[in-house]
Amino acid sequence: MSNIDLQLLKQGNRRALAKAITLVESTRDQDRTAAQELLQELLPATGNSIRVGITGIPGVGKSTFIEAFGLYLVSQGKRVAVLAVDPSSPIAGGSILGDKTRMEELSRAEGAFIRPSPSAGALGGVSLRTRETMLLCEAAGYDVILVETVGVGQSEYEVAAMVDFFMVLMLPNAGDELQGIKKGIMELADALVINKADGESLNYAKQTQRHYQNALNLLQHTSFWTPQVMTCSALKNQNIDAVWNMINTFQIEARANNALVEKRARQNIDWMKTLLMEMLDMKLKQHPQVRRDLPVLQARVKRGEITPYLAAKQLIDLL
Ligand SMILES: Nc1nc2c(ncn2[C@@H]2O[C@H](COP(=O)(O)OP(=O)(O)O)[C@@H](O)[C@H]2O)c(=O)[nH]1
Ligand SMILES: [Mg+2]
Repeated sequence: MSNIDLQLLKQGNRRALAKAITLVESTRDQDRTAAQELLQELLPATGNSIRVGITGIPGVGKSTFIEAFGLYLVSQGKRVAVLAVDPSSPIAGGSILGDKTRMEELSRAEGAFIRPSPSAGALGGVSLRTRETMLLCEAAGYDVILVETVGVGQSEYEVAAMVDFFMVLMLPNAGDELQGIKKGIMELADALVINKADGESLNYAKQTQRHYQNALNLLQHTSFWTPQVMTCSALKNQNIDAVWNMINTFQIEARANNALVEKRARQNIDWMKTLLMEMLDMKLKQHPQVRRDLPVLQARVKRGEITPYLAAKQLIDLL
């Protein structure tokens, strides 16, 4: 068992929370076991936040937005945790740490907690560690969890799969290609927020808003929520409150019609299946007999002596 004080953590003690996160991020076997015990124990105290994913290409203004948005929420009496999923970052690097200057005020705010991207670790990768950190923050009483990603590789999909509300920040005057929009991301977005809607860009922003509103109207929506297209200026602090009003409306409606519970349940089941497959893969790769037989069977498949099906079957039957 870990030496983390659950009572202190639940009271929102930062040191207890930071210690718990360090435990969750550790890849040592005994720490993994202790972390799971801790999370299992804290599970009833989780789930009370609204989980918001934020993505967008470098330079779109994610850090500036999170600083403005976070400070706004803190001024409304909310406690805000900012996490990052950035698979490209070296250990303890992360988009957030590099940008800490843009979140200087927020990082000093009493009601805010900022944590850079964890290193990939082994099983489950950055995604697992971020999900578990999110639960710890919820147990510590944070009302809003912001999960930022720069969208390298699969990270946008990973973030969309762990949050309640997924938001794409966009530029006021760029086509789809320049926005770096990956296939499928538009379908996942609960909101497109066109940032830098200030000064000379204001008109472009309005044009871009209409463009994406039309594009979104062509998509099929299966949930109660119709994705919104908004404009804001993180730098000038404009429309930041409107973004929160939108997310809060989503939250209230999603709770009222049970959509939030159902979405999270689906996400958890999917995640369990992903982990199961990863664990199976690991077990297979570590199995001594499989390791011996695999190259032999591969050679036989290559020479056409055995069907690929039978070779695979022989290996899986060893488990
Ligand atoms: N005009 C304007 N500039 C902005 C706005 N938000 C961010 N920027 C600027 O855009 C640049 C990139 O912002 P940053 O927050 O680092 O983007 P990130 O890479 O997505 O985190 C910085 O120079 C910001 O000052 C905005 O709303 N309006
Ligand atoms: Mg940034």
